[in-house]
Amino acid sequence: MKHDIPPELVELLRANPQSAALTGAGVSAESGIPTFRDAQTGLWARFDPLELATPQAYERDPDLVWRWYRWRRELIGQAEPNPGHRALASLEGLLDEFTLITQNVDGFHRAAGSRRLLELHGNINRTVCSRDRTPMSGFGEADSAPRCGQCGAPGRPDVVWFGEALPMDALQDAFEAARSCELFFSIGTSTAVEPAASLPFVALEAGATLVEINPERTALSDDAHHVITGMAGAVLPALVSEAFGQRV
Ligand code: BV8
Repeated sequence: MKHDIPPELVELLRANPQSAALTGAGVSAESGIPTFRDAQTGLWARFDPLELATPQAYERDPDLVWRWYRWRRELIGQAEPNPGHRALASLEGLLDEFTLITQNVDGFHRAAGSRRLLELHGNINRTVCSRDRTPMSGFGEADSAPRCGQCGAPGRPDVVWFGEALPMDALQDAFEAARSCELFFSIGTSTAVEPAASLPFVALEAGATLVEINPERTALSDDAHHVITGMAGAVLPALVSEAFGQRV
């Protein structure tokens, strides 16, 4: 399906603007990873991610939360980055200044080649001690959270739960990128989770051209200069191909 990439956007991209992009779970949907708003499948269908991705859930039942993350890591381990991830990695090489800010914890942007990457919500493939965040190697595919070798506390995924602070450096760099860019993409996110959801609005207020790529409308759609309705895995390669003649 051909995607109508606005000609003004193609022209703007060719002018090599300082750019940034915020991605959400929708960018990994075409890799087969359920988004937060999709109903979870199988055993996890009856759990609400907004409930499970919290320190309270982990306090209450660390092994249940551990098993949920093990299930998600297995999904990710059986999947791979899709053309949307690869197109964003290409953009990093085609533009002088392109900062990729992601809410996703699956590691697919790095796996696709993105290096100027800010992981606001951590990375599910890393395990840390729940007491002092000491990195722990391996996940222990067992049914219960592995224990920290230093202090015996249970391990946890190195992700940011609801109610937890985001990594300060990544967050500051993300707001700096949003404030200083001329072109900001919001891709595959429902723009519902703060403080990440504020980034597109900060870019808009700073005078950037705002582009949203999503099959559905979101809280951002009315404010975006361009809303490209479609799947990231199709729209992003079309964008890179139209603007730079490069296939991903
Ligand atoms: C904080 C890691 C302060 C874990 C995640 C009221 C009460 C309580 C709290 C709050 C409140 N109001 C605001 C808050 C704060 C809260 C928040 O925003 N809550 C929301 C629910 C209201 N935020 C926090 O708690 C943050 N921390 O504020 O701390 C603080 C400060 C100092 C000291 C202490 C504390 C922490 C937020 C981070 C939470 N962790 N993930 C894990 O993954 O397990 S968030 C998680 O959900 C994801 O990372 C992601 O960010 C979010 C889901 O959003 P999306 O990525 O947008 O995904 P979603 O499913 O929603 O949408 C998918 C979109 O893709 C859709 O639009 C769909 O149309 C589109 N799509 C589908 N297919 C495609 C597609 N698009 C393109 N192509 C496709 N093929």
